[in-house]
Amino acid sequence: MGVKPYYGPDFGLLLSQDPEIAQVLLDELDRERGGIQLIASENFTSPAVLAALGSTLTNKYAEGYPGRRYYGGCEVVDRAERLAIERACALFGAEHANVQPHSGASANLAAYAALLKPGDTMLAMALPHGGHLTHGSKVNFSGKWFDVVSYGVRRDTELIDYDEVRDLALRHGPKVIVCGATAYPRLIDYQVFRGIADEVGAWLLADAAHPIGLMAGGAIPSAVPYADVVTLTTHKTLRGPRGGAILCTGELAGRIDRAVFPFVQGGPLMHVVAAKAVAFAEAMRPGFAGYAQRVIANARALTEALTREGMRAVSGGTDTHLALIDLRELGVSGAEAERRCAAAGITLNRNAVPYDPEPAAIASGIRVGTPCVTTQGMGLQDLEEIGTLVSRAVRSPGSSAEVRERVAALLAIHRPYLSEY
Ligand code: DSN
Repeated sequence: MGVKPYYGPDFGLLLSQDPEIAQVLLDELDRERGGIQLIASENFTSPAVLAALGSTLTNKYAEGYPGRRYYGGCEVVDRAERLAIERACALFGAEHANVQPHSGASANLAAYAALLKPGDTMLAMALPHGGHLTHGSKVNFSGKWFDVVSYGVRRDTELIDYDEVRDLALRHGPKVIVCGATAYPRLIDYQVFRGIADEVGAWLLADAAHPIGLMAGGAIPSAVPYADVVTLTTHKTLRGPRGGAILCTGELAGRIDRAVFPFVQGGPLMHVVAAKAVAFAEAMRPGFAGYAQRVIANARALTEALTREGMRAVSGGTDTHLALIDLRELGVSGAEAERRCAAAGITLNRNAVPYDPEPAAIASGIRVGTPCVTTQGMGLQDLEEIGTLVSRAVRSPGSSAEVRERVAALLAIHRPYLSEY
């Protein structure tokens, strides 16, 4: 009778029914494709992940866990969640996975809820030294509800001071030690953290939101064998949908699951859970290991190019997907550098550097990362050129039109959503 079955997103329909929002989608696609995206926590997820996100699974309430729901009609979405759990466990060699956290912050909230009570002591990396809001910042629940002791990086090396971590752990006896960061370019020694946690009888929580895709691809050592709990996001280096997940030992499985639901969250976002399953499967394919290695090689090439241009890399370089650049010697603030790069078609974020005299809203540095540019197929030479372009944009705002031309030339060769996933 001419009724068409509905299988998924139909952009033409959106365009006819809500042209204003359709235009937002088009403009954002143009923005993502029309500049160089160097935000270290972003990526271009695959069309398959986007298809799962834009599906009717968004309609389903599924409070609870597969086979143990508080709603009828969950037998289909149960299959998506079981696949996501199985794939996450296989990908990371984890004993248990919870794939319901809506974000990395929600994953951390749930992990703390599983292990701590309000007023308990936790030891974590300070936000101004590269940690995360949820690692005990005073403006976040973690800083308000727990007694937080912070460690940082050494002034001379800008590396985590493991002696300081151990001293603080021995002095304060934290119940949880958090390792992991959002603006730390170096590898974290999870084995050393495990030793310290064991010495003081603390749980070890690795917040691997940033490097989890590099771990999935085997490009850096995994936190999973060492930490009791690993929290992660699926949308950064892992290249999946926006969301979080938690991996843990079998011993903690029940506590983690009860902390996610019903303690912290209600109904899971089943379309996102399905999209996470898609992303975990993509990360298990052989090509993903090469991607993870290229992300790091590209970050090194970019950092070396910036260094040659006289821009100082915090800690002298990178082992991961990101670098932190200290602009103090150039006399340009992080906020101003972010603006100048934006004018030249390069998107990045201002970032505090260790011992930064400026407030976070201004900051003395910028953070650059290579997950996006690597997904769109850029290689070492491209990243070397991008280093030069970032330097020109930051130093001479008058050159933004010329930089934009070079950006456009690079993008003409490497268009996101045209390369293979
Ligand atoms: N906002 C994320 C980042 O950019 O690193 C962390 O939550």
